[in-house]
Amino acid sequence: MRGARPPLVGIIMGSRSDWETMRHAAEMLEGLEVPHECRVVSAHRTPRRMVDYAESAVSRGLKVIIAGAGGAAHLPGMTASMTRLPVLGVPVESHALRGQDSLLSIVQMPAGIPVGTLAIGRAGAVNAALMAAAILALSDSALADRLEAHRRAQTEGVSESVA
Ligand code: RP5
Repeated sequence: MRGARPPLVGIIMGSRSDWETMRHAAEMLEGLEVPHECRVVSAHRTPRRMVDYAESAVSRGLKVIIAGAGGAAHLPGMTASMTRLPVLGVPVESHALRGQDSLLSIVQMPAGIPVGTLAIGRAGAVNAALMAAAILALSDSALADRLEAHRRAQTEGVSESVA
């Protein structure tokens, strides 16, 4: 697309079946006008694609990676092992264990290779996007303004009434 800004956030996921969860991260970034890209990159089925993605992320100008995976969810940790960029992990809700396997696979990183692990499912995807935006907003005042406006609108949208 002409005039499109290069992506700052890379959203990767282990399977197309993760898109139903990870699209919430993409939609949040879209709303905050954060340029991003979305790719299927599997730690197990496409390991070389994962290595290429992680190793080229810095030189391609990405600043944050959001990685969603389910089950034996090695994608966030393996990606983090091959790039110095902050990696935010989203545990996708699996059928067999309702995402507890995904969560534990992502959160228990050994000291030395961090993954910022979010909640299971949609909440994690939304919050990963907000966290990525908050990181970028540290050096982007226009984005900081948009993020604050988003938070104000969210607060104003919470009715005190129960009906
Ligand atoms: C993981 O396996 C993916 O992240 C996905 O959550 C899970 C199942 O993948 P599919 O069998 O639906 O492609 O690698």
